[in-house]
Amino acid sequence: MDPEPPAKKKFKAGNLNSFIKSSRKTANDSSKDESESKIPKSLSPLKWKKVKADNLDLDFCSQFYLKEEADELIRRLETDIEYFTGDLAKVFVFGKWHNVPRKQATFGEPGLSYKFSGISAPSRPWPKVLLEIKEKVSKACSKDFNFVLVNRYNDGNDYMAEHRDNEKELDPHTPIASLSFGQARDFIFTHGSTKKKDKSPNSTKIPPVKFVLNHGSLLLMNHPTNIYWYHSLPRRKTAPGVRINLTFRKVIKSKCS
Ligand SMILES: O=C(O)CCC(=O)C(=O)O
Repeated sequence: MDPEPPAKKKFKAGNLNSFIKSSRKTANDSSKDESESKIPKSLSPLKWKKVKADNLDLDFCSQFYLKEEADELIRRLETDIEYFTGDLAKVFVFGKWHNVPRKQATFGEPGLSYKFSGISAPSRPWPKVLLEIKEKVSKACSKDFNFVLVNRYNDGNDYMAEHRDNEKELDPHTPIASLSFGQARDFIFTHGSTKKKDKSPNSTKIPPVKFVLNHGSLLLMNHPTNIYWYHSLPRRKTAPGVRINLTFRKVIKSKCS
């Protein structure tokens, strides 16, 4: 699948207001559609795109939130979310602890926890803004979510390395619902078989699947995507604005330890 063209506007690193003003005519600009339709945009049905390939199963809605709603939500997220510090702001990879190359926070129903990258992330009480977003996402995909991981990328130097969300405590039959606000960033799926050392002519050549996750978009990663495919948000020097991503999940209480 071809990605949408990356946003070309330059924003001051870490400056949210400049992102919001400068992006008025980019990611979710819908003035053309608006003038053609008699239905107010806020009431028109969501447009979904299905993407399937070799055990990859995704649903993408590029305008889950209208631009004005998404602008307001990212402002609220910037004031209301408190990110991890200390040991919870580190990851354990290749036998060493490293600082996470972004900021992270988790929230959810009491008594849950989610283990990833060597940490056990607690379910802190939901801030109101996240409950409101969760309700809209649950309604749109008819699924309940009880946990969210928030990732904040200050600019294009912050990133998320290749990984799968295949931890035992995640309910595989609830999609991982990934909402993006702020700077549009590339998001890449890579099939597990292409990571094998075997580079013989018979080895699998499943091409990567690339997205641009724009301001206000929602991506659903359905089962069995996370069994077979890795995903990453690479560094991008040409993407200087703030981005906040929320991944709503269903954690199975009896599998948290
Ligand atoms: O920020 C993103 O879009 C990546 C999030 C992600 O990969 C995850 O939460 O597992």
